[in-house]
Amino acid sequence: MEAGLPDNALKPISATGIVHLGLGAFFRAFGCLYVADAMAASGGDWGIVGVSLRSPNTRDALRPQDWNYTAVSLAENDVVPRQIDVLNDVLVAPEDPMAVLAAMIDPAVKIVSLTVTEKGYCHNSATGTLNPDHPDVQHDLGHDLPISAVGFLVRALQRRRAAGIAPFTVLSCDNLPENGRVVRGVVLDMARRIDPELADWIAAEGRFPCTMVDRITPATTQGDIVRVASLTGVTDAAPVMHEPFSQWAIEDDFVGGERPDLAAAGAEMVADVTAHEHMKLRMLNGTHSALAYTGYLAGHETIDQTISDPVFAAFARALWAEIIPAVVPPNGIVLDAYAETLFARYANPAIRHRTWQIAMDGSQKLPQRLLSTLRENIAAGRPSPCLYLAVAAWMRYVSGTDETGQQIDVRDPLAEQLRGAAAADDTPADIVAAILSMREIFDEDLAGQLKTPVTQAAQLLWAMGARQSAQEVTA
Ligand code: CS2
Repeated sequence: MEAGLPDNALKPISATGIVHLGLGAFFRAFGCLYVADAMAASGGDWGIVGVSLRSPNTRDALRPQDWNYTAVSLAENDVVPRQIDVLNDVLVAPEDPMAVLAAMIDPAVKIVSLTVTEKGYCHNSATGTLNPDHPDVQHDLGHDLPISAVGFLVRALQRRRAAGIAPFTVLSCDNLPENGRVVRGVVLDMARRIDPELADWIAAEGRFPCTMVDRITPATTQGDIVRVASLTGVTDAAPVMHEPFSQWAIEDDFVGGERPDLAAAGAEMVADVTAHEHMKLRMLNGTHSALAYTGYLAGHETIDQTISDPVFAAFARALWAEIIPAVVPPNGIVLDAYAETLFARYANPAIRHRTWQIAMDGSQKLPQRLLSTLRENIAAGRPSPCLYLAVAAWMRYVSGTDETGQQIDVRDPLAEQLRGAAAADDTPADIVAAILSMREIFDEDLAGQLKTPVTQAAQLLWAMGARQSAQEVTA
């Protein structure tokens, strides 16, 4: 081979047992490592076929490398590259949806895992149920060859049932509360619209364990590719960069009990993952989003830059003080100590996690990251000035212009509606009212409760800017 990692004549090292939908950097820096470690510890045929639901880029980069790649752990003073060889193939769904279904109906495949991001579930983020008007859902209801992740799950399960093959376990690895129950709900809903008996079979035989996944994985840059080459001496067109920390809590509920020995790889196999999920979504992802919007507006490019600014360091701690009363700690975890670990992880200067990257898709992220905490704080009468500022900062961010008058490249499935809510001559109060009226994000009750405090926060933010407002609400 001219470039790329050494060719491996023995590929596949292990037969495929897992199909993964949504093969982004996160799963390649996370799930693939656990599966590799589980097989190294306890064997099993758990090779992975990855599926890209949109772009061919990952497939094109990995194919000349025989699907192998480097995962690089980045600590402040410790850079550890590792070769990962658990991928057996990468398919690109829009090019050949039948090949994806064929992989998913192989009886040797016991698990279909997913990282398709919040919006990939085609659900209403305020209610958690399937959005039947979503164009991809509409398409998939009328066609055997689907385009959405939900459609692939349903159509593959339909074919397995017809062929007398047991269902696979559906393993959601996205940052959604009760992600297993969400994916089960949208799969059953779509299946019922196609064939009620199929839905009954999936409900009875299928398994959808919930999981909590945690590892900070910034998007790979061109600079990373150059750096990995000088580190390892081999050119890798698609390495992944990640922090050393990793946590995976999984409900141990798989079809026929069939799964890799993930516990041997360090995953926590538990009966109920709800407490882990709530803690992580509210304390990590909630503050991540809050720091991303306020930090971006204050001109900070990355999370470590944001948190090294003493104003935002204090703001982060004040956010945790507001969030912790709304979190029930999982067994054995002290939430103040957990917050300090998060602080240290954010401060890792080797992880250049862009505020812009985290700011993406806020309409899909806010409900579980910030709004559910606010709802509980309001019900309990607890003040939450920092959380209100975070919501106002998101509104300012999605209105599309930063504090210096520059356009913001807002990426969000509702970007147009959000930008439309903020006409140039609107006051902060008008913008808050318009965005709060979007029922895909805020139900009527919550919108009513947020109106006054978020308007006040927005007025402060528009008048003083993000940094000074953060200082003001922290004091
Ligand atoms: C981040 C997450 O981009 C984002 O929205 O908050 O990807 C975060 O880095 C991971 O959930 C950490 O486990």
